[in-house]
Amino acid sequence: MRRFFAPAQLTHAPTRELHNGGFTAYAETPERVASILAAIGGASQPADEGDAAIRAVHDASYLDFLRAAPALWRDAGRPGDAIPYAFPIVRRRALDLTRVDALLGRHAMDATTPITADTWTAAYWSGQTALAATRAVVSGDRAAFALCRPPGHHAGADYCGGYCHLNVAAIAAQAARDAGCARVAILDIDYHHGNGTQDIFWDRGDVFYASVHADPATDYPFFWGHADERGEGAGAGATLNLPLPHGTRLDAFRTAQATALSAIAAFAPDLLVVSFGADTWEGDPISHFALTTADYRVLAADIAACGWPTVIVMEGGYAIDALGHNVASFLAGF
Ligand code: Q9C
Ligand code: ZN
Repeated sequence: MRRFFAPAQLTHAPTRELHNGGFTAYAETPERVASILAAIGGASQPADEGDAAIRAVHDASYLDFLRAAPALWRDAGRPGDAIPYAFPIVRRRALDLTRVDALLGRHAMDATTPITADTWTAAYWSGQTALAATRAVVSGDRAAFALCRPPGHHAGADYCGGYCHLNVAAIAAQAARDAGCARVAILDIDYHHGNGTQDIFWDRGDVFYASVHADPATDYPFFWGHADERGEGAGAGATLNLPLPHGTRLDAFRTAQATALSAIAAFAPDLLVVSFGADTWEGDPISHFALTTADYRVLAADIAACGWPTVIVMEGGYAIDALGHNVASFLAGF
């Protein structure tokens, strides 16, 4: 299986995040990549195909904001990384706002996703990495792995959040659609619900979204990922959420994943995108499931057995030393 990664993805390195009422070290570090590359034996540089496929998913005003935010923040005299603090939770509408704090709040769903001077470049290349893997699979590869970082599934069409800036799974799925795949499914098995991916495809019937994740009644992102969220309009029934409790082990996770795969099989996709997070591992520092390194091999084999051309994109996973082994186990199982 071909693997893709661009060194420019390493440049995004926020210093700290708001966590439980104080600042802690940022969990989504460049060291995550080093752990994965060491375990999987390297990756190929993706081509630079420009931003058309990114613009096919994200609003132009949001992309302009991601590029402009660091200078606006600096010009406002602020130290460190740009972080929002006020959010338009009601009467969300187009306003001609220019203050950096207004723009940050308008384009974020939480205060835990800083924007640095290098964020745009790193996120852009994370998108190129997802696109390179998609091009490989659309061209006939059975599967490909995109070592995306920053991750993507919490980012919506016009907002960042949850360590995510560009939704790499959505970019891959949309690129596959535009390359001629009539029906695309996304299986999200990160510990957290992929609210951004769900939002992007909420009212579309051509991209099926299924997610196995920690119950949002107890876990981030709280406001998305409940079992009654099934999509709307043309997308009615094309979203499937399977929340699970703290302490979930392989048997329950595998059963839920099988439910998701059955629903995807009924949808009959031409291509599958897997949003793979290893923050379901038993020792993850911010999560509460109990999968083992060997379990990833089983889960990946179950997905591979379905036979769909598959693009695997990296999402979360924060136990640095184990992360590479967990990703290698998943890829070996596939
Ligand atoms: N303060 C991904 O795994 N914070 N994002 C959770 C801790 C945000 C995780 C609560 C977690 C986002 C891609
Ligand atoms: Zn996660």
